[in-house]
Amino acid sequence: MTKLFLIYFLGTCFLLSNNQVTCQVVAGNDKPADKKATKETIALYGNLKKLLNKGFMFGHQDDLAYGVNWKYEEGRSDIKDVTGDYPAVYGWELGHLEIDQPVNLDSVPFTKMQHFIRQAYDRGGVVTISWHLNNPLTAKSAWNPAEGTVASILPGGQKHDLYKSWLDKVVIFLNGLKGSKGEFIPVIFRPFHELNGNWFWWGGKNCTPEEFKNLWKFTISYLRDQKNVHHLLYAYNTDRYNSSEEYLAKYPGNDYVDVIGFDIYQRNGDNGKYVQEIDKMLSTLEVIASENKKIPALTEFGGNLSDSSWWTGIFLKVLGGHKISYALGWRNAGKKAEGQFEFYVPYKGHLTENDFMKFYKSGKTLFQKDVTPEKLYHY
Ligand code: BMA
Repeated sequence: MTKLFLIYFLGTCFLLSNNQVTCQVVAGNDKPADKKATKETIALYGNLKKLLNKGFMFGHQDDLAYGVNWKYEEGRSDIKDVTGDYPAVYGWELGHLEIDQPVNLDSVPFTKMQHFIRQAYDRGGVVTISWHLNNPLTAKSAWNPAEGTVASILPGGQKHDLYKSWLDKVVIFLNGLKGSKGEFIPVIFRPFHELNGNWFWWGGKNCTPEEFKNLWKFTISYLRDQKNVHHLLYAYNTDRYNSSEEYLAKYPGNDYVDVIGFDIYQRNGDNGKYVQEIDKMLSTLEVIASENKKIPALTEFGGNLSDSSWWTGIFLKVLGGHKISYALGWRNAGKKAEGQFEFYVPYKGHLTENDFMKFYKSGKTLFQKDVTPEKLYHY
C-alpha cells in the first residue's frame, strides 16, 4: 500500500456474507449527495474536483453516434476526425425512453447508447445524461409548457404514478450500464435542464419554485433512496441567468446536487456580448460552487463557428480565466429533416478545424488522452 493511497483512503470497509470486503472510499470529507454512492462514483466525484486545477474537460453530445455527414461508424467521432483524440466527456439523451421507443428523440437507439457509454467508460471518459422527457400531462413533447404539469406528477397528482413508471424505465436503462467487472458506470445525470427558461414544461414560469424543488427532490429520492441507484452524480442547471439569487431560486439543496452549471448558446455574431455574459455567469457560478462545495461546469454550449478563430480567440480566452470541470458542446446533427444545419463542434474540413487544434493543444483543455491517465474511477 503506497503512502499516497493511505492519504486518500479515508473510508469504511464491511465484510459481506460471501466473505468479500467492500469499502466506501471517501475523498476527505467531501462526498457526493448520495451517501451510498458506489466507490467508482465517489472516486469520480473526488477526481472531478481534483481536475479543476488542471484544466477543463471538453465534452460533446452524441459524439460516438453520428456527426456531420455520417452515422454509426464504429470508433468514429467528429472530434477524433479533427484532433486524433476523443472528447473527455460524452453527453447522451434519454428523451422518448419514457414512451417505450427503441430510439431517443434524436433517433439514437438506446441499445447503441449503452454500448457507446461502456466504450467511453472503458477509455476512462466521463458520461453525462440529459432527459428531454415528454410532457406527462399532455403526452406532447418536452417543449409543451402546459400549466399544471409539474403539480400533476408530484405525490398526490393525477400523473404521479405515470411519472414513477417513467422513472422506472430510466432505472432499468441506468442499471444496464456496467463495466467489465460488473460495476455500475457512474453517470452525471442532468434532468430538468435549463430550468429558468420558459420553453420546457418544468421550466421558468411554468411551475413555482416550491413545485420545482419538490419535483427535483422527489425524483432524486425515488432513484436513490427507493430504487437504490447509487451510481449517479446530479447536475442542476439553468440557462442564461443574471444573478446568484436567480440562479439559486429553485435550488433544491446541497443534499440533492453535485454539479452545478448553465447552458449558453451564442445566437448571433456578437462575440463581445457572449464573452461578457459567459464571463460573468462563470464567475458567479464559481462562487456558488465554492460556497456549496459543488462542481461547476458549462453543461451545454454553442458558439459562433463562422468565426475561424472562435475556439482560441473567444471561447478559450474566456474559459481559460475560470476553473470549471467541463464544457459540453451540443450535438453535430448536420442536416436535419427540417432543412436546418446544426453543429457545435468542428468536423473534418470545417473552417475552425485549425483553430480547434490550437485549442486542443493549448494545455488548458482536457480530452480523452489527458483524462485516461487520471484514472477518474479509481483512488
Ligand atoms: C435541441 C436540438 C434538437 C434536439 C434537442 C434534444 O437543442 O439539437 O434537434 O432534438 O436538442 O436533443
